Amino acid sequence: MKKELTRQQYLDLYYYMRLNRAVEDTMVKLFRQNKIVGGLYSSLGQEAISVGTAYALEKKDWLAPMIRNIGALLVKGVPPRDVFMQHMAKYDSPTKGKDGTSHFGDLENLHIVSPISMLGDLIPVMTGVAMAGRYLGQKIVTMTWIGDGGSSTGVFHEGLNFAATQKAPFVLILENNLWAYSTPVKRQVPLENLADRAKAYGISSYVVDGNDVVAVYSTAREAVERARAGEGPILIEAKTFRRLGHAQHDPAEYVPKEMRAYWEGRDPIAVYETFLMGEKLLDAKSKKEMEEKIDTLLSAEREFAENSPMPPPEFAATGVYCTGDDCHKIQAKWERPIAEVTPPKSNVKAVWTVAGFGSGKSSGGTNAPIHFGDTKNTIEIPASGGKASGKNGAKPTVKKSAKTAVASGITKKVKR
Ligand SMILES: Cc1ncc(C[n+]2csc(CCOP(=O)(O)OP(=O)(O)O)c2C)c(N)n1
Ligand SMILES: [Mg+2]
Repeated sequence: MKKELTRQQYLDLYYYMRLNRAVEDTMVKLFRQNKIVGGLYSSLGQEAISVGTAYALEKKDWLAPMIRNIGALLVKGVPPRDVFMQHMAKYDSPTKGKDGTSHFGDLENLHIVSPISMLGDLIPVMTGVAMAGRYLGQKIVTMTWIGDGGSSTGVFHEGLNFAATQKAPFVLILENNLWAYSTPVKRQVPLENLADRAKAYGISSYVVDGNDVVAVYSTAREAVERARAGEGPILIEAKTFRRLGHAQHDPAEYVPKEMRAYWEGRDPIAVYETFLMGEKLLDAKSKKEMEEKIDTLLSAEREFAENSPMPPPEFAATGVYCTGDDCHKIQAKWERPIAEVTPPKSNVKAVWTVAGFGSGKSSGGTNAPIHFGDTKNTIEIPASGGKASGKNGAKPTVKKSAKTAVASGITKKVKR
């Protein structure tokens, strides 16, 4: 751990790690009282990753958590009561009791995209959010997390390649906790450092000790700054250990005892506390004060959650299908005038090039209206929505079929 943060930042990191753990401890109690609906996952021993990475983001930035990132939600400003109520499927929860675990977000205020259960799918989604932010001139960075197991999905690779190609301002945190369900990482990836996966996409990466919150924060901060400056996506592998089973149902007896003992001796909160005490940033009195603050907060939040009603039965039949107006309208949220972000004023040269366009034959032998492929003929449609022009601005050779295609609506897309 290096000393380079302000006192407040050091203490914030400590507070959020303690809060993260206390929120999850409370949920274990609720689970044992049968008040949690569905599965309950734990980030015990991984708090430094969720907290340290999310703390590196600015308020305007976007994140999308996975099951072990409650700490990131708390840092972003989600009140513990929402986490409790969501897991208890209460009517006042963000999803009004429609989901029993962590599938909720906040697109309006906190900039949180709801988790997607299909591992890896958040990578292209958050790449898209990053691209949208850039398009709107917002200078945002987006972040999501993925496990060692999730890093072997197809969409991890497709998504990261897409992000790299688009130079999206996106930071991906790979939490290598050595297990995916009961599969040890060594049996599913022939790599020592999963960060090496970044090489395949020509992007930068870091390996960091995931149990050292200051190292995690400093690394994430640097990555976020680089992404914001336009360097493209960055992958951070945080090495850690999943201290409990996959979820509450799993006693994880397959984990070797020595491995567990080693990591239990490196608890991120205990390690950090020793550091803070050594640096005189924390003493017994301020530690107790913080514990009391968290206790008071969580008792009130838990009480609120427990008193919240379950949804009325008839509510289950509503909102099953999106009906448009009474559900939600999907509307572009233009924060800059449309004219400013669309051609010809935008700095993106909107020239659509379709190689081989309009030159093929249909199976019936006639010219196919659209055919991509076997010819070098290229038509470019200028952003101004003017007439089709040739590749070098010369008078274009427009084949009949191409003309037909242009006339049949392609130009409409670029005419503003
Ligand atoms: C595409 C996909 N495949 C399988 C699953 C089922 N599944 C959920 S969590 C999990 C293990 C994930 O392991 P890892 O990515 O290492 O994350 P960890 O649980 O260790 O945090 C699996 C296989 C899924 N949700 N999505
Ligand atoms: Mg894992």
